[in-house]
Amino acid sequence: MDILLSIWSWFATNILTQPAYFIGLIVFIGYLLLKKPFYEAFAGFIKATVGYLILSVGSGGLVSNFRPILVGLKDRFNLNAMVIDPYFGQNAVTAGIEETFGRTFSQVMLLLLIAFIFNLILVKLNKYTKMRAVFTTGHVQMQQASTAFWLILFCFPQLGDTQILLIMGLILGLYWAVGSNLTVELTQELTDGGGFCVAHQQMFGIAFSSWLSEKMFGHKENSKRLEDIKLPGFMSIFNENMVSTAILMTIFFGTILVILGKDYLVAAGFMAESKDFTMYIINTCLNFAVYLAILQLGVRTFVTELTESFQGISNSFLPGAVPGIDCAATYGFGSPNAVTIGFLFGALGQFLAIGALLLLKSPTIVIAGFVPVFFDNATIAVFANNKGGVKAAMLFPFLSGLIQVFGSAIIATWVGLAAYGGYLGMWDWAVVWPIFTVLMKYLSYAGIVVIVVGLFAIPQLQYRKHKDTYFLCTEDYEAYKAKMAEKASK
Ligand code: ASC
Repeated sequence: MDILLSIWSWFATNILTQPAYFIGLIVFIGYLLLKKPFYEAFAGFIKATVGYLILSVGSGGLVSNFRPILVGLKDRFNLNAMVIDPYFGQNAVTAGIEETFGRTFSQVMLLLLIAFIFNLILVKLNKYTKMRAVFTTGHVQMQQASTAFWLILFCFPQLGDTQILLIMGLILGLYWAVGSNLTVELTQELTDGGGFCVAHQQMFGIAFSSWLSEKMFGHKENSKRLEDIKLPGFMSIFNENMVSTAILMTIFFGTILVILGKDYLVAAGFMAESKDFTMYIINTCLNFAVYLAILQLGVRTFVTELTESFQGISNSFLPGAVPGIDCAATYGFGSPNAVTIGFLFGALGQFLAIGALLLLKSPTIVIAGFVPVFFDNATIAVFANNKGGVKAAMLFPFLSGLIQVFGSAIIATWVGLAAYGGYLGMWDWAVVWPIFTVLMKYLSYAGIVVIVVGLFAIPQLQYRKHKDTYFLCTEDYEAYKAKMAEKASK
């Protein structure tokens, strides 16, 4: 038993929570199942892993360069504020769990095992469950597990570790399977049959915004998509993604850097005293476009491998299934400008909401965290643009920005996480999980039943609406497209 546990622990630490290697392994096994020669499977493993690592260099570079700038606002103005960001959220849980609940969360790996197996079983039984997605984004699962641990303990402080673990395994596992399943059609349409869906922290946000985008703007003649807009004259430089990102981010982060001021930046160790301030600003801001380009290169490198090789897995083990992967993988599709637009409108929403908290003298003041403001809102814009065009790509990230701040401020104050300086802050964790928490706190065990039944019902409802195309969408995308075109022409 001990040996099994240590093997599992090694696998969980080094593979399951490291999406690059996990996706690489899936590709490797997938190709072997497709009866490709070993060397081709091995080459596939390398391309997928290296591609995913490139994506991580891009997203990690964005996070490590731009998060401190936003957090700097808090220090610069001595605000006693909570940062909404997955990493700050995880730190807050670690810092407060012992003091607040007298516990430590040492069983994360076990939880991941339970939830992952549960996810596989749910998909394996998709004839009944109608769930088609396997969640593979391990680093995000860890962050979610720690926040969920806190929320569930807050509702059931009397329960022992094993019971809490079982409740978490059940609710988190379902949330992963149901949430990523919600993005299947949307991602297939965006990527023209890319063969994956989103497994991240805004899956309900994507589904909700896409649904409203289509309802509000989808069928209007004038709902142009971002990629259809060709700006004239000097504005035409904005048609090119790299140029527009560089200019807009320089205006946005440049303003913040100027507000922070050279003295602060030097004192906080951001820049050397001897450096020229203007060149420092330009260089820092241009790096945004650099990391975004790296990220997109990573997506291009691994997505084709994944699409092809997963056929092997779905043919042999999991018919009708697709892998759920990082939201950043969608930035290689649709309009690249949607990413920038989503970020800016999301930031506008967040800043307005923060202003409102300050004006209302809220007991909890929030600082915009880079991960929600960029990765949530860019993703929402990419999907909203695909369904409803430019207006949707502006409106839904803006609303999301408001929701992220207000939702996080309320839940984190209520459950006591705000006092430890951080909350996860992503869309689903500012909306969906607060609803779960209210249900569990006020209805107790009946609340758990309501959540579980509700989650199980979602894929059933999706299936009922589109019985004829539901599995076709993942099994044969070309046939799905033909069928959808036929329906549309009727
Ligand atoms: C997150 C998180 C990250 C980013 C990354 C986006 O939620 O923890 O590091 O988003 O996954 O690519």
